[in-house]
Amino acid sequence: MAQKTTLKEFEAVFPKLEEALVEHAKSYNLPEQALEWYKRSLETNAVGGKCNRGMSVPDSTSLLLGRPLTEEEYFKAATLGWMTELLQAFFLVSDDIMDGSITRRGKPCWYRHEGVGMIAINDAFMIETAIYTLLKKYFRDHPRYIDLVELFHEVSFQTEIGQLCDLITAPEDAVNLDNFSMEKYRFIVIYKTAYYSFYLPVALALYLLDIATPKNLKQAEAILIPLGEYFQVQDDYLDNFGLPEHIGKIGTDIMDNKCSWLINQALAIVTPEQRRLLEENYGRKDKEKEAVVKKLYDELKLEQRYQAYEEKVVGEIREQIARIDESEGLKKGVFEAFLAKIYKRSK
Ligand code: DMA
Ligand code: MG
Ligand code: MG
Ligand code: MG
Repeated sequence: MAQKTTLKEFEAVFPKLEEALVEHAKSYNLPEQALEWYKRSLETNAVGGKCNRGMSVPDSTSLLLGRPLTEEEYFKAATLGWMTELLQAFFLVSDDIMDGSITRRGKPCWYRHEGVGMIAINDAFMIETAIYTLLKKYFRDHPRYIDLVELFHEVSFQTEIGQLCDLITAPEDAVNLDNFSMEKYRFIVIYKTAYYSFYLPVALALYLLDIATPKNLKQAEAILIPLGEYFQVQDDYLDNFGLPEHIGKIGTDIMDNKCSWLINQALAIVTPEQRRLLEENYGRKDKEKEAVVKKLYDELKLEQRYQAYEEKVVGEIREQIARIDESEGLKKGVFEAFLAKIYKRSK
């Protein structure tokens, strides 16, 4: 039987990794003040989240093996898990600057911390390179080392093209609702979210066990990308309908002119007058205009529309999981675990 990791167990691995990163920095005689800055950035940005992505690496590894992990196996799997958390931290620090966000995980965004500001850009880069420092230290002798390196590079690129499209589809002060479409939406969310959040952890587990094949990677991708798409629809829904106390962040999508799931759904059903209202109030850095859009979202019953979407898509994903051919090394439980973690989530 597989064994599920706890946040406590997973977080207990971090200090050792942080120590390795600090040692690496020390080898360049990095001044004490900079060393302390690096530590504070790592601790603030990589730790303190739900760690769903990170913990899914040891969980998937254990499910694929069908037994609990030994201490050494757990350490390796959790280390890969922490690399997904570092990748996420790198993206979140930069995403919050680009989206002009206020809070993250219930605290001010890193760039809004006293004395940080745009130094956060370099901090994001240093969080990214930490991944490769750890990969080299702990996986240099692994038979799939280069596959692991290439996977992180490719998934980073995929996330970056997603972020690029997310940002250029949401120009500031140039609202054009004709720019949005569900087709563009799907491209954005598949790349900006699904690859790094869902495909990456499972691909890491397959490489770690050295059982990854082009075939099982493709099979995993075919399920994990729709799961990731559903996850980002939830994120967009929660941006407006979620409680900041639950989600740890204040929604910005309406003011940021984002090609969000909600605006696309609204555009499909609005009357010409309602569309005019959106044209005049969407994508403006103005609380009152934002409130007009929020009110319209309520009138359009987008909450119910979302719930209907959720039931439909979860049904489809469940069917897809049921059809998985386990003879290629995959286990249905890996995908069921992801779905169970996000179904009807409120944070
Ligand atoms: C998330 O997009 C994508 C990445 C790569 C961080 P988002 O801006 O909707 O995320 P959040 O709502 O967490 O700011
Ligand atoms: Mg954001
Ligand atoms: Mg964003
Ligand atoms: Mg969001």
